[in-house]
Amino acid sequence: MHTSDSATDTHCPYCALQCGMRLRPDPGGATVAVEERADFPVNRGALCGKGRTAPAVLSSRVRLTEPLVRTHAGRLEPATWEEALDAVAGGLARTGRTYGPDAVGVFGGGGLTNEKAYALGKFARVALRTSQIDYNGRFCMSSAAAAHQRAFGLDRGLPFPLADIPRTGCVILVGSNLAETMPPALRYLTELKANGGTLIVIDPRRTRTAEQADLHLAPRPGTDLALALGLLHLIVAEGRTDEEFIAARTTGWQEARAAAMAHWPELVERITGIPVPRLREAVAMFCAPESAMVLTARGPEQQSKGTDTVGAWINLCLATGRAGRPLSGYGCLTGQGNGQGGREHGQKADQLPGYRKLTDPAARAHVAEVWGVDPDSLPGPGRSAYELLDALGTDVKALLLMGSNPVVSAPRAAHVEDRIRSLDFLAVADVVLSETAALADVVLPVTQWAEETGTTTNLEGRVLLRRRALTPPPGVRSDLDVLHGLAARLGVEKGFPTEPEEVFEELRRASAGGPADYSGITYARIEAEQGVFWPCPEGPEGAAGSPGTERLFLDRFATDDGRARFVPVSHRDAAEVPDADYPLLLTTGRVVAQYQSGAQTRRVDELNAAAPGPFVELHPRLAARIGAVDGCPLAVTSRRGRAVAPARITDTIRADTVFMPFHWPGEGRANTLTNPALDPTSRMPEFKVCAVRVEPA
Ligand SMILES: Nc1nc2c(c(=O)[nH]1)N[C@H]1C(S)=C(S)[C@@H](COP(=O)(O)OP(=O)(O)OC[C@H]3O[C@@H](n4cnc5c(=O)[nH]c(N)nc54)[C@H](O)[C@@H]3O)O[C@H]1N2
Ligand SMILES: Nc1nc2c(c(=O)[nH]1)N[C@H]1C(S)=C(S)[C@@H](COP(=O)(O)OP(=O)(O)OC[C@H]3O[C@@H](n4cnc5c(=O)[nH]c(N)nc54)[C@H](O)[C@@H]3O)O[C@H]1N2
Ligand code: SF4
Ligand SMILES: [Mo]
Repeated sequence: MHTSDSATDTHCPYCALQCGMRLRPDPGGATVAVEERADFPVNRGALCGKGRTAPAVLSSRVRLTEPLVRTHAGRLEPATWEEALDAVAGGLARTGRTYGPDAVGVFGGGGLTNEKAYALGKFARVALRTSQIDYNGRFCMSSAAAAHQRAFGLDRGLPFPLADIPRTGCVILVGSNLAETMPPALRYLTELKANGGTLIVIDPRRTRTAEQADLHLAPRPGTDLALALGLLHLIVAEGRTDEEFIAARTTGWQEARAAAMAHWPELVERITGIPVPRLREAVAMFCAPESAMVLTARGPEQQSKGTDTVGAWINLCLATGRAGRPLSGYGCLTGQGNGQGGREHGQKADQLPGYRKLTDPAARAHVAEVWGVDPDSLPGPGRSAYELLDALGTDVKALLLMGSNPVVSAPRAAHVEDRIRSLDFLAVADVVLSETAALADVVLPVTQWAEETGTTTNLEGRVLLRRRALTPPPGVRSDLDVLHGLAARLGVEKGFPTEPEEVFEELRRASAGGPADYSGITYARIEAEQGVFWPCPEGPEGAAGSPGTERLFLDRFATDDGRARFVPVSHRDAAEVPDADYPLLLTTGRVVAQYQSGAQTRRVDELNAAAPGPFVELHPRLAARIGAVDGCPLAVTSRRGRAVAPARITDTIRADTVFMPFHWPGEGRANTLTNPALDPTSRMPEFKVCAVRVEPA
C-alpha cells in the first residue's frame, strides 16, 4: 500500500494495539514523519505520544550504529561485523563445547516480529541445540495464557475484535489502565458508555481509566482472586447463573461452584477491602444486560496466583453464559507490540511454532520435518524467564539476548544484574545501548521497525504487516541477518534466511495444523484485508482457505469435547503480606509517556519532558503518618533492596499501598524491590504485590 508520494503504511513499534500509521520520508531521506492513517480500523488515525515520536529513536544520535566488542581492558570498542559475529559465535560455541549445549541460554522478547521470534526459537533448538530459551512475555501475559489454555483449550488475547466492545452491555476491566497504556483504545469504552453500556474498573488506584467507570472498585493489591470468587458467590446466591449455558457448553461447574460458595461476601470484604454493597452493585451491573465482557490486564495477572485469578474471572463469565456468544466473553489485553504472536512461534521454553507443545511427539515430528532435522535432535522444554535469569553464571554460562532489557525490567533486578554480570559471555542485539547491553561482551546494532518488514499479531489476534519505509543507516543489520550469520558460523548454513517474507512462508508451514495456524495468511492477504485473524488454515490444493477467525468459540470451545472447562480455584494470600517490618504494599506499573524499561522512550526528549523520572505515589494520610511532603525523596525498602524516588502525594491510591512505575534504572528502579515469587503454572513473577517500608530518605 505505498501511496503515490512514497509514504508507507505501517504500524507503531510499541504496544499491542499496533496502531496503524503512515510514514513519510523527510526530504533528506534520513528519517520519516508520522502521519495519521484513518483507514486502519483499530485506532482510526489516533496515536499516543509514544507512537507519534517513535521516529526520534531512528536517528543516529541516540542509537547504535556499529557493533561493539569488549576489549581486554574491559571497554566496549567499535568492531567490524565480521569480528563481532565471530566473537559471538565463538563465545556461544566455546561454552557449549565446554559445558554442554544447555549452558548456552537465549532470551527473547514479545516486541520481536513473528519472523524474528520464530527464527530465534529455531536458532536455539537447531543451531545451539539448547533447551534454555525463554522470553520477556513470561513477565507479561503468561498467566492469562495459561488460564486461557486451561479453560478454552486455546490462547488468544481477545476472542473478538475491539470493535465489539462498544456494543456489549457491560465491561469489567480488571487491572488495566488503558487510558495510559493504550490511549487510542479508550475510545471503545467511551463509545460503550455512549451506547448505554456500563463500565466497572477494578484497580487499587483511581487511574485515568478508573475515572471513566460507572463503578470503581479499589481492592487491596493481590486480592482479585477473592474478589472474583465473591462476585460468583453472589451470582449463585442471587440465582443469576445461566444453567442452560452451563449444561450445554461447559464442564466442571459443581466443583467450581463449591469453591466459590466458600467465599462469603463478608469474608471477601475483609480480604479485598471492598464493602459488600459495592460487590452487589457490581453483580447487578454485570448481570443486567444481555451481554457482557471481562477484560484483564497486568493488575490481576502479574501475581503469584495470576493463573487462578484469571481462571476465577473466566468462571464468572461461564457461570453467567457470557462466553462463546456474540458480544460476550473473557479477554486479556496483551501488552507488547507482538505480545500475541511472540508467544505463538517458539521462543517460549516449552513451545514449538504454531503454539505447539515441545513435549508432543506429533508436534516435534511436524516441525522437525519443516526444519529438515531429526525430531530426536530437538531439545526438551527449558526454564521459565526468571528461572533462566536466576541460573545465569551457574548452570547457564553464556547468553544471547534479543529484545529485552532485564536489568531494568526483571523482578529482583539487583540480583538479576549480578547474575548477568557473572556470565562468562553475554551478547546483546539491540537498537540502543540499553542497561543490559552495556554489560555485554558483544553488542550487535540492529535495524528497527521503520527500517524492516515483518508481521506482528495484535491483541485481537489480527496478524499485521509492518513495512520498511526507510533505508537503515550503514552499520546496522537486521536480527534475521544476525541469526543467519551466527548459524553459518555454528555450521548451520541453511535454514536461516534473511528475507522476512521467506521466514514467514516457512512459519506458515511450521504452524499449519497447530492451534495458532497461520498457514492461510500471506503478506499479500494482510495488506489487502487490514490484517487477518488467526486461526487461518490454508485450504486444500486449489480451494479457498479460511477467511480468518475474527470471533472465537461461538460454536464450540477449542477443547477436545468442545466445552469450556470450569476450574475450581480458591483464594490464597500473596507470597508476601505486610508485617511489622514491611507494613505497606508496593504495586508497580506504567505511565503513559514511557515504554517498558524505557530503553527506547527515555531517548525521546518530548517523552522525557512529560515523564522525567521515577516517583512513589502515596495517599495523603500515609504521607502525613510518615512525614512525607510532595516531591521529597522517599526510601522504599523491601526484602530485596532499597529504592529512592520523589514522593507524589495523591488521594487516588489506597492508603495501605504505594505505587511505582518501573521504567527507570538506577536509584529509583522499582524492580530492585519486587518479589520474584512465581505462579506455579505460568511461572509469572509477582510484579504487582510485595511488602515494603517507606520513609523519607
Ligand atoms: N505507556 C505505556 N504503555 C504500555 C506499556 C508501557 O510500558 N508504557 N507497556 C505495554 C505492555 S508490555 C503491557 S503488558 C501493557 C500493560 O498494561 P496495563 O496492565 O494497563 O498496565 P500496568 O500499569 O502494568 O497495570 C495496570 C493497572 O493495574 C493496577 N494494579 C496494580 N496492582 C493490582 C492488583 O493487585 N489488582 C488489580 N486489579 N489491579 C492492580 C495498577 O494500579 C495499574 O493501574 O501496557 C502496554 N502499553
Ligand atoms: N515492576 C514491574 N516490572 C515489570 C512489569 C511491571 O508491570 N512491573 N511488566 C513486565 C512486562 S509486562 C514486560 S512486557 C516487561 C518488558 O520489559 P523488557 O523486556 O525490558 O522490554 P523493553 O523495555 O521493551 O525492552 C526491549 C529491548 O529490546 C530493544 N528492542 C526493541 N525492538 C527490538 C528488535 O526488534 N530487536 C532487538 N534485538 N531489540 C529490540 C529495545 O531497545 C529494548 O532495549 O517488563 C516487565 N517488568
Ligand atoms: S497506543 Fe500503543 S500502538 Fe498506539 S501509538 Fe501508542 S504505543 Fe503505539
Ligand atoms: Mo508486557
